[in-house]
Amino acid sequence: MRKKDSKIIIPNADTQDVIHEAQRLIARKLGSTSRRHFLRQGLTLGGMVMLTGCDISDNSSVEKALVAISGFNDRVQAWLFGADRLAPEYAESMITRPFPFNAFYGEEEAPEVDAQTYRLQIAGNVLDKSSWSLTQLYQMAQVSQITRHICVEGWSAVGKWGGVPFSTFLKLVGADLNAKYVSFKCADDYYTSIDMATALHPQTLLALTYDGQILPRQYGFPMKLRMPTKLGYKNPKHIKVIEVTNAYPGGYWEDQGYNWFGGS
Ligand SMILES: Nc1nc2c(c(=O)[nH]1)N[C@H]1C(S)=C(S)[C@@H](COP(=O)(O)O)O[C@H]1N2
Ligand SMILES: [Mo]
Repeated sequence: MRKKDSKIIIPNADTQDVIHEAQRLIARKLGSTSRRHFLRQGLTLGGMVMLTGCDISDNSSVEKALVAISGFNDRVQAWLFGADRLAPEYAESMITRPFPFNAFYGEEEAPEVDAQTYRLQIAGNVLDKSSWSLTQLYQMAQVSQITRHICVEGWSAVGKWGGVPFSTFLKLVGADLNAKYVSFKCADDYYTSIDMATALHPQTLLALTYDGQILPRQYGFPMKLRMPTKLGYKNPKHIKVIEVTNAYPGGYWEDQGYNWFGGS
């Protein structure tokens, strides 16, 4: 019999961790008899093939199998996250007009932040905690990108955001790049937090403009964090405070059961 030419996946320490986590997650979903049997058997890569119906002979199907098993498990997502893997970018002609609004309140209730008195506050494991005026932020070198925003409520839209690459900003203020989290507090009392790997991702933007204009009030004036690698609720609008920390900060929706990693 001719052997199929397939890449052999050798489980490393990380893979074993993910497998154990997946095993615990699945065990919780099984009845007691099958749970005992299942835990005795353990979960091998071969077992995953059976459970998920995925042929795990290449890395992309291994990823699918792992995600299928553990759903939106944070550790799996962090492990699968490609620090340099880029989200798709689009042509100007594909921008969704008008761009949808979303928040935990109606559009007319979006906060009104005063441009003159606004100061971005920096906290936590950062060398320079000076606050920033909008004028100072607008003076920094800006880039822009056209990406897709995906909301868990079942819609997605393509938009164009401009601003400062967040990694540039974090390095400039002397943030501890080995810290675990970056957290955001917003003018409407929304809050969320992200992993450092995503904070440093090349497409993560401290966004000051939308479609070439100063960021409109309902889309997050004066500033939002735009990450095409994360779901909508992970993209905070109206940011007031940025904190670098090792203490898990949670988030408005995350604390109500939404998955914390929230990759898209
Ligand atoms: N400050 C703040 N940021 C927020 C939210 C919010 O309610 N307040 N909602 C989140 C959700 S669920 C989505 S889908 C997007 C919507 O952004 P948009 O209005 O630019 O489409 O903002 C995210 N960031
Ligand atoms: Mo959302």
